[in-house]
Amino acid sequence: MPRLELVRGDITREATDAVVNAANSAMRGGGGVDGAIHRAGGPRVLADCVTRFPRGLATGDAGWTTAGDLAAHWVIHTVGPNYRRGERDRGLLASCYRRSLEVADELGVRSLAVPLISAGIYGWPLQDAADVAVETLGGTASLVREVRIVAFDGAAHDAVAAALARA
Ligand code: AR6
Repeated sequence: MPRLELVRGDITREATDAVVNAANSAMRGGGGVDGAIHRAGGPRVLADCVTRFPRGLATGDAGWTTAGDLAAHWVIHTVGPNYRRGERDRGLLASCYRRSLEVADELGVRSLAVPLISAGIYGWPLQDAADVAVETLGGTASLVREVRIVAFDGAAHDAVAAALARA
């Protein structure tokens, strides 16, 4: 199982082998983490999305592209359920983390930075989003040694810290 670490900050600054993106099923960029990754990674990330995902990506699934100008080598894009639109299946949210670890294993990734999928624009309640992240990332067999859960603000940091304390 990966070792989990909690850090606060901007995921685009992480120098892990791969960073996970909270994408949407169109896979052509967006706001939040997705916007930040495409801005910092540059046009190669979008070009690779277009080539590798001509029909986009299903909710709960994950797939990789180059990381362009980021310090990381890969971006692993995953599509969280949109809680605001009534997609409230916890299993689908857990699948985002499980599939991201599977893709990381395919790439030989040993260190991974992940945001709280669905906890922003998609509106998943913060504590539950943190609980699903910690339960799934800490409970899934993987060759990834270190997972850095990146909390963007104090509230996210506290939610992940509480989830880790219970784990
Ligand atoms: N680094 C780390 N965490 C961040 C950053 C950052 N740079 N920016 C935001 N967060 P979100 P979602 C936090 O909205 O809810 C996009 O338009 C944020 O505070 O990025 O899965 C996509 O294209 C929150 O805790 O992703 C989709 O359409 C968490 O990251 C949609 O938004 C996730 O927030 C996906 O929405």
